[in-house]
Amino acid sequence: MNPAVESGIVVPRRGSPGYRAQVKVVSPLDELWEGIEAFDEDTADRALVGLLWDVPLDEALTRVVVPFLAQLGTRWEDGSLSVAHEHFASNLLRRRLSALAHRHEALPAPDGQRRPRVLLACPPGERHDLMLLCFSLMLSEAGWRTLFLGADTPVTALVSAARAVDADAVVLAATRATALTAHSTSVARLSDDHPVFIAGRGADEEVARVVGARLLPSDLVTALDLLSPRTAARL
Ligand code: B12
Repeated sequence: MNPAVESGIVVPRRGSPGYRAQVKVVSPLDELWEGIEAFDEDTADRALVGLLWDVPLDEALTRVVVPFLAQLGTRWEDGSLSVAHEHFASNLLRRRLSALAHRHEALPAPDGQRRPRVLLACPPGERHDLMLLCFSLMLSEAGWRTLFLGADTPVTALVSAARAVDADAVVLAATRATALTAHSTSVARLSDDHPVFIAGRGADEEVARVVGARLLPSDLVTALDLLSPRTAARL
């Protein structure tokens, strides 16, 4: 006889409604949201590691990070998460993405060969740099040497850094078109010496024309194809 029945404890059968009510199955994604809602860093971080580690980088970014950020925005808009939650989640993600960077760095180039150099930055006033950071990780894994300047980079600093490292490409990302067009003269001048790419919801063909840059597709994997080291030689 089943010892649980013998002892008088009624154990619901697996799959029955009673079983489902007693056994709460928590996926890492549920755990991540629960951790964020409760400002519980340990829980959220553990869940994030479970979702991002030991998964190919492009999958981790396109299947976890991008939908997560999109949902964070939706939940902030519908009021189910506060601005504090948004900051908490963004910072948690940034830390984990930075740690992930070291796991996905390409091997050093064989002797005598130079890895192409790419500089990534957001223009002045633009703080949304997480997608750019994701793209930087993918470029690094694909063989580029990345120089990530991140959010709110002054244009003069950007121009001098591009010159200092002799950048083979410069990627600028912004959520508002004006963050890019406000600096059209400087960006156009920069693009005389370095191929400049723009991305993010503030970038479109018209903005690209105005600032003399090329538009990257919004999908990270497709954008990466455009910037493979093979194509770098032809940029
Ligand atoms: C996280 C977040 C923040 C974080 C940023 C953290 C960080 N370091 O990145 C913090 C808390 C700092 C923040 C601040 C603000 N934010 Co905010 N934020 C967001 C949120 C939730 C996610 C942003 C994100 O990374 N999205 C990335 C993906 C998921 O979405 P996407 O932007 O549409 O990008 C797609 C493509 O364009 C492409 N893409 C984007 N970037 C890149 C880069 C490359 C290289 C490539 C190839 C592709 C690519 O990938 C995506 C998928 O296709 C969005 C909501 C949302 N749905 O996006 C709001 C959002 C971007 N924020 C918004 C606003 C208004 C603000 C604030 C002004 C709020 C305030 N009043 O303080 C401030 C200040 C911003 C500033 N000065 O820049 C608005 C922007 C509206 C607009 N277009 O102007 C949004 C859309 C929210 C909303 N619905 O109103 N924010």
